[in-house]
Order: sequence, then structure tokens, then C-alpha cells
Amino acid sequence: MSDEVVPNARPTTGTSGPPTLATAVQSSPSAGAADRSRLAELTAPVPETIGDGGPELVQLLTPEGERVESPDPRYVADLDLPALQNLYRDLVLIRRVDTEATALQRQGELGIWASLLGQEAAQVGSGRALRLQDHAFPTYREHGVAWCRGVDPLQLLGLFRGVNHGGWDPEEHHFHLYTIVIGAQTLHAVGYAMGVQRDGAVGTGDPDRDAAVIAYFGDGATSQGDVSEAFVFAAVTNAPVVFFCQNNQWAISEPSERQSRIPLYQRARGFGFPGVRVDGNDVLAVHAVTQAALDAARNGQGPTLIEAYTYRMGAHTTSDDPTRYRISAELEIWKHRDPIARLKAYLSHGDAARGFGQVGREFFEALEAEGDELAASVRERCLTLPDPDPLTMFDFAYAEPHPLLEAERAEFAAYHESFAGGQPR
Ligand SMILES: Cc1ncc(C[n+]2csc(CCOP(=O)(O)OP(=O)(O)O)c2C)c(N)n1
Ligand SMILES: [Mg+2]
Repeated sequence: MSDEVVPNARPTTGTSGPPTLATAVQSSPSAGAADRSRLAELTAPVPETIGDGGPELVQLLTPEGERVESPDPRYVADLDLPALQNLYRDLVLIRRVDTEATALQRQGELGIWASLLGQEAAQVGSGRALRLQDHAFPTYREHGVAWCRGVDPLQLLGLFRGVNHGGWDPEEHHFHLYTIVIGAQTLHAVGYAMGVQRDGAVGTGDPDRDAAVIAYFGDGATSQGDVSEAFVFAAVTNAPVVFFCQNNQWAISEPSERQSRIPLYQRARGFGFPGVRVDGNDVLAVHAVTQAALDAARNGQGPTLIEAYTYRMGAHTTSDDPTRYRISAELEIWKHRDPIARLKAYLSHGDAARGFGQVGREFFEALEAEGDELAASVRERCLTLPDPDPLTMFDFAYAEPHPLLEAERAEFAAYHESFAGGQPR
């Protein structure tokens, strides 16, 4: 992509605009050839939003749905046909829920919605690599992970409708509450992982006991201090945590290329733990890479950073209009990398070498019908969610009541009462 067609692209040649560190040193007579080439390397253009992730990308399924092997023997997809079909089902159903939620917001039934469109494979692949005893710390977009952890999508919708504060029990699902404060949950996750360590649930060799923690965050969050602090704590304590960064190329209107001069997964090296970049639209690769990282964490080998290279196909949230800051050509390119289409192509063709034939039309059609039913049920139940008593907002702010809170509750109750009959008195 050239600068001419992308109004907000960073100059990639270093020859236009104010002199960069690289151009200044390159023109300096005292700089040696080695210095110059090192600097050129350090200041080289970073991949753009339509880049394909580069040769370091771990991929097991191409965008065309062809099965390929990763050169890294740790990343094997050991899933049989029923498991592949289950993954496909997860992808389709969570996309259907997401579409319904967007429609509900447009009809005024939700205050806002943060769509996961395009990121289904990153979320389902990693979510299905978790074991029951593992813990996940999400942002606000991890509907696919919530699904894998058994959270009823209705609970997610309740939060965005403003009738609950995240209506699921984190302990029941081992899936913590959505976090809007960018990056904050990475520290919570590391703290939790340090607790798991102290409980002796790491490296015992018992597959039902050893536990890991996974922290989800976006590319934009990597610019947040909390994330760097979380990396430091995780590294020095060797915490059983997997940092799962969904690089969807955008932090609202800020492209990832403006947030880092190196591929994000390489950040891990500076903190002292491994980083890997995986094709975030390839559910098999995401599953394999996450499984390996979780195993390492559970076995006491410490943290891993996974950069799932993907794309936010929709708006940041329903309050956002991406046509104001990104070009449609980008979207077109990423459409060809769709996570669901490639798994459908793979299943439809079959894979004789791995012992399964073509998956017939009936499977896909039945799933469409199941998706429609699920969406209808979620819609119906959403519309009948009861509005909470406004005073309940004071109930869960602190573990125990205290006088100041009681006074605030009383004041709010009196204020609310003043609207009795619909009019202020
Ligand atoms: C501490 C903090 N700063 C700013 C914001 C406003 N904000 C909400 S979402 C967002 C961008 C996050 O981008 P990224 O981490 O890439 O996640 P994505 O939304 O792309 O999934 C920002 C800056 C916030 N919620 N919290
Ligand atoms: Mg992002």
C-alpha cells in the first residue's frame, strides 16, 4: 500500500517529512556501514494493516482452506473431525449472536455493542484450548471466549443493555468480568497467576490440577503502562500466564503501525519470555499455539506472549464510524482471510490424509438453522430482561456496607423518589 492511497499511513521510506533518526545517522559522515545497516533495520517500516503477518506467522490453514504444516513441531493440530466440527459450530454461532447484538443495538435495545466480527477464530481457538481449571481475563470484546467458557450470551447483552454489571459469576465460569479500562486486566491476570503459583497448582504433573491464566488484550493496549508492568511481573515471577494479544490492526482509529516499531510479539523478548505470532484467523493454528503456551505455563515454564494477527472487520463499537479513518480496500483484503470461510472450505473438501472425507451440505445448513434459533432466543430473552431497581447499584460496590455508602444510597433514593409520577416534584 503506498502513501498516496492511505491518507493516514506513516511515511515508510523515511525520505519525506522531518528527518528521522535513521536519515540523520545515514547522512552523518561518522556513521559506519554496520551502524547504518543496524539503524536501517531498527527503523524499518513495520507491517501495514494489509500485511500478511510475514514469514513468522504460524499458520495451519491457509485463507483458501488448505492444510499446511508449521515448521515448528510444537504446533500440531491434533484435532479429529468431531472436534473440528465443534470449532466450526462455535465460530458460526458466536458470529450469529454478534450479528443479532449489533441489530439489537441499532433498534435501541442495547446502549452500545463491541462487535467481534473477524476475530472469531482468535477467540474460539484460544478459548477451546483452555482447561476447566484455567482462568481467563477478558477485555470487552471477548464474546467468543465467553461462549467457550459457558457464559450465556444473554449475560453479555445485559451488560451492554445496562441492566447488569456483567451478570455472570467469574468463579463459576473461570471467566472474569469484562474490563473497559484498557490493559488493566493484564495486571489482574498476573496477580491471579501468582496466586495460582502460591496455591501450588503449577508443575505438579497432575493435568487436572495444574492451571494457567490467560489475559486478553488488544494491540492498542500494548501502549498502556499496565501491560508493560504486567509483563515485568510475569517475567520475574515466572507466572503461569499467557498474554493473548488480538492485533486487530486498530485501536479505535489508531492503526497498530503507529503504536509499535516492531511486530508486537517481539516485545516479549525484551521482557525475557517467548513471543509468537499466529494467524488469528486460523482457528487450528490459534488452538495449537495457545495449547502449547498454556501447557508451558501449567508446567512451570512461565509466560508467553501470543500475538494473534487478525482484523476488526466492523466498527470499534456501534458508536464508531470506521469509514472516517480507514479505506475500504483494507476490508476487502481481509474479507479473503475470513476465519469461518476457510474452515468451511477445508471441511467441505475433506482431508483424506487425516482420515476424513467431505463434510456435506446438511451439516452447514443445520448449523445455520441452529444459529437462527439461538439468535431468536437471545433476542427474545434480551427484550424481556427486567430493569433493575436503581438502588441495587449500591449493593455490589463494596464487599460490606459502610456509613458513607448508606448516606449516598439514601440521598439517591430521595432524589429518585422526587420523580414519582414521572414529574419532578
Ligand atoms: C485506560 C483507558 N484509556 C483509554 C480508553 C478508551 N479506549 C477504549 S477502547 C480503546 C482502544 C483499544 O484498542 P485495542 O487495545 O487495540 O482493542 P480493540 O478495541 O481493538 O479490541 C481506547 C483507547 C479506555 N477505555 N481505557
Ligand atoms: Mg485493536
